[in-house]
Amino acid sequence: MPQQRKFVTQSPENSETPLADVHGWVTPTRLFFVRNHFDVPAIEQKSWRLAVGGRVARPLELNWDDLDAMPQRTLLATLECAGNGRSFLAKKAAGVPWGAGAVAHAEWSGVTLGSVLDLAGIQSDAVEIVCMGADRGTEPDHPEPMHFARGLPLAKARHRDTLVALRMNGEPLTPSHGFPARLLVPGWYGVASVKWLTRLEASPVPFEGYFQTVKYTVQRAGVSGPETVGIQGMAVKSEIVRPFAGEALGLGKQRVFGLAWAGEEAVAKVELSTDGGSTWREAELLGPSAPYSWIMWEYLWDVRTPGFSRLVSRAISTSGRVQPAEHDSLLGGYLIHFSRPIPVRVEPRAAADAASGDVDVLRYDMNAFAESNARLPLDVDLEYSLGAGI
Ligand SMILES: Nc1nc2c(c(=O)[nH]1)N[C@H]1C(S)=C(S)[C@@H](COP(=O)(O)O)O[C@H]1N2
Ligand SMILES: [Mo]
Repeated sequence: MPQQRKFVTQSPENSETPLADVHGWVTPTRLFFVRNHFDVPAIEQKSWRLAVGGRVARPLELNWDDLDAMPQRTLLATLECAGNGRSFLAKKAAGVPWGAGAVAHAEWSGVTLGSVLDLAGIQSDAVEIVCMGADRGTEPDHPEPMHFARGLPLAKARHRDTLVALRMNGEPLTPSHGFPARLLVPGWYGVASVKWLTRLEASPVPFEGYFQTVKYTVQRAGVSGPETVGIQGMAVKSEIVRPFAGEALGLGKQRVFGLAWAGEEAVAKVELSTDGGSTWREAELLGPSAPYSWIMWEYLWDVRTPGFSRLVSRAISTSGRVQPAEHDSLLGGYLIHFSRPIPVRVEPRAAADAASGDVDVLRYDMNAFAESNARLPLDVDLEYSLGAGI
């Protein structure tokens, strides 16, 4: 069967990256998860404009060629939906019932949002840039039609890695991923990366739109009880991709393969437990460890005893943030990043020893990717060192 996105809902499309088919560090665009609140808007590249207004010295309108003519910046970043993994919660939460695959890693290029804001001249009383998408529709608790819109604090908006992205994996954005231009806010949950961008508005007050204050918020313990805060940076998280839950394994060397990411930080370490979290071993990191990017990892498990095992992985970021064992109930249906045990059954039969990784496959994918993007300067080194010396 050809690899394809796994649909969770059809209309609008909400579909997952088929993680079990992930062989390379960079996710092909056709497999990159899609999270749409409304139908994909029909946009003509020729007539499309990005308006910049609000608290600015020079309100302006840019077309696609204007943006494409500006200096381009390219970077790799993992996007994860804040609701990824929701279906694994013990206590049901409202929202799209995502499995593990509302996450993927791509190369993004475009202009820095800061350079667009500089053209317009942001006034000193602005605190946020309200970013609006062309898509619109209703929600059950919001019967009035509204556009998808989000407020981005000025410091993150001005960061050199925050882009008005025109391309994904070296190609113009596809309609599903925000053609002709989208925001790319690396290290933050996907909701910040507004697709089908049509308007940027410098605002002197924090934005209070539906997708800012009703959805995509979590509770946090405050001095006088829980307080509601908006979702920003991505948490530290790992996933076991292979074996899958319930898989039957034989005796011998078995390869446990997974992914890990840590938002604005790089992943420093991934640990694996084969006994439900009692004892931990360090996994091997495969490939570059960089801020914003997920990393692949593997652990060669020497299986000697038949029976049931619970595999658990945990990631640790460069600043020492550790993936938690349990879901924090204050987070509700968002930021689901606890270590989810993967139960496997070991049968009393010998299995072929696994080799250390499909590293040749990874190297092949990466080289093909680098070649197809050779005209773009990459900000990270694509050399594989098999985890040694990184
Ligand atoms: N205009 C618009 N932008 C949007 C959304 C949307 O529904 N409309 N969904 C957001 C959410 S919640 C996520 S997780 C990411 C998903 O990006 P992708 O579909 O390219 O994977 O887009 C974000 N940007
Ligand atoms: Mo999302």
